[in-house]
Amino acid sequence: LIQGWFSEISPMWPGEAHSLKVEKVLFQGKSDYQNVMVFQSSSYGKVLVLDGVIQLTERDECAYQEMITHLPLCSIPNPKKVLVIGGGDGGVLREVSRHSSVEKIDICEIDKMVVDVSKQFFPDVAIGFDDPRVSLHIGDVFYTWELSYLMLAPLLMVLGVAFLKEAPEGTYDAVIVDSSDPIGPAQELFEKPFFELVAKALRPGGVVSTQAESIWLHMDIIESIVTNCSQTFKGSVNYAWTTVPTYPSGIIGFMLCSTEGPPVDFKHPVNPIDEKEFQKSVRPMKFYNSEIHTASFCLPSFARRKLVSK
Ligand code: AAT
Repeated sequence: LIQGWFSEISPMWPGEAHSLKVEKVLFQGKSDYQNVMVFQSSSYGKVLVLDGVIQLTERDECAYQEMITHLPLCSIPNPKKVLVIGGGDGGVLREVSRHSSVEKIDICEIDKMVVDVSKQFFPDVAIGFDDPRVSLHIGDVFYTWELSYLMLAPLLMVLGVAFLKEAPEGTYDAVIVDSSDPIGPAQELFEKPFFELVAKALRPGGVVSTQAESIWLHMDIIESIVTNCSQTFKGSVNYAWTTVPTYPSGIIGFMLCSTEGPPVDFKHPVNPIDEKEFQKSVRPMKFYNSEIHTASFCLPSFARRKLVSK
């Protein structure tokens, strides 16, 4: 914080830093995994920051949460079982809950402090946790699975057991990876072993959507995600993007992939949301619609050259 402004400084976007004017710092804490801060900004409402990086603001969270959720869920008929990884603020859960076909929503978030802080300061986002279909699992999704697979010490497995029991192979229709940037606890969520576990958890023809950074800033990271995903997901592999003014460079992308099985054409959504079926307590959608769904897969030429032929 420099003279009442928050500047988002990180080696992931050297030489630039977006700033927001701070009205009041509302929370500052340190969890086992990261520094957690909430402040009231003068132009974007309340802001959630982890390790100095903006995770969401009240004003533009709709663009990210609606797109990362509805791009996968509107691309397949009748999604029933959904797994969310990360997303401890509850916003993706809120969006998943708009789908009446969904019967079960598991979420595995590493950091309980994110959940608690969101419930306290972002009730319109954390409302996602109120849906009775949601089961919350606190823990690191990767080590949870990996340690259990390797049958390591039962003590280490305690956290993961409940989650694994409910997560047998090949059952999820969709996995949504709402993860922070690959510096810090989310690093493993960008690596190949993780994608392989996701593919195992999905049913044939199941879909995954992951936070996949910015074409202006992270072409190298995106290329490596595309390579990993192409080797792992034998259905289709696509990059989509949207605008989020408070994320670095003002945009963010997603990888949309499907496993081998019934083919998924992500660019032509087959499962539009029926607005009439919304729970009354959740506000209407602000950003997503079927036109923007299809448009989000159009890439600027410089990005298309690097990403599409892979
Ligand atoms: N929906 C808000 C946007 C986010 S939140 C990312 C979440 O991922 C955080 O709650 C963080 O605690 C959680 N997380 C990080 N690592 C792991 C892990 N290994 N397992 C489970 N959850 C994890 C993303 C913002 C993107 C910012 C772009 N610059």
